[in-house]
Amino acid sequence: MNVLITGASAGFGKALAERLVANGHRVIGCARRLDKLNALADTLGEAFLPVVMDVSDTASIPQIITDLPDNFKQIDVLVNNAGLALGTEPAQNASLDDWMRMTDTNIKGLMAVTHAVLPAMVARDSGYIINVGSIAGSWPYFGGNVYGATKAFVKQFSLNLRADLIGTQVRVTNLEPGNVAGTEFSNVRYHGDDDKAAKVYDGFKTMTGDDIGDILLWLIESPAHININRLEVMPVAQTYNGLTIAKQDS
Ligand code: NDP
Ligand code: 8X3
Repeated sequence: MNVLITGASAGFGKALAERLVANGHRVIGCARRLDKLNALADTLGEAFLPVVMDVSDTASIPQIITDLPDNFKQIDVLVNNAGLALGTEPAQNASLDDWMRMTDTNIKGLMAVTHAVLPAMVARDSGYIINVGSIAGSWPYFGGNVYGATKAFVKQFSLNLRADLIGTQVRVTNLEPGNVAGTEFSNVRYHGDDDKAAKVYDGFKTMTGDDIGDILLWLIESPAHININRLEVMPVAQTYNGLTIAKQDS
């Protein structure tokens, strides 16, 4: 299969690319950092095509898809994985610029790539779109404000795609991971403060990007007559904490 992964230069996307190529698939690996993609291509060989793509530059996406070389032109699977969280401040202290960047990447970027790829899947009557959402799209938490809202969009967009694709063989899944260490996610979220990022994962056994790569590979290789609509995964150590009340001092 040909699999286009956005955000293939690090984290989940890189872990998935490695697994796909090992299993005989071909990968169109998209991200902004060409040096990271080229390093991966050196390891994975001709089955990995590095493509510079900034998903937030939505106007550029259709041409990038049109320009893919012939042997990579048919996209059997699209993994909309590129995304980011910026900041953990409560809304009243958050940066509007961070909010806009998350919206441009996690929502508008995902829409633009989907819009460019989906018509050919429908015309072929086969294909699979996997959107990487988050538990943050379902469960509110302190400082999650716009990040969680972007992932709520991703969840509902995925479910609405399922509705629109009635009668076709095109599948859609929203993968909703919880806490995952070992990717650049928290380093980006804390604006490069690596000590703060590392502390997020202190003191418990969490999931890794490799775990998510395994789950994504399993989804991609699942039988074509089954649609996994949503898949929420957490480390055992992470769970729900109910609602909160701010009590007055007595
Ligand atoms: P990483 O930060 O390790 O990887 C993010 C990837 O997205 C990188 O390859 C980055 O590449 C790419 N990316 C970011 N912005 C853009 C852009 N504008 N255009 C193209 N590519 C972009 O994060 P993870 O692997 O951990 O996260 C991947 C996805 O999973 C994200 O959508 C995230 O929200 C979600 N997620 C992560 C969780 C976690 O705890 N790690 C939990 C739940 C969901 P480059 O910088 O080269 O462009
Ligand atoms: C990120 C999930 O729990 O790290 O999408 O905020 S969490």
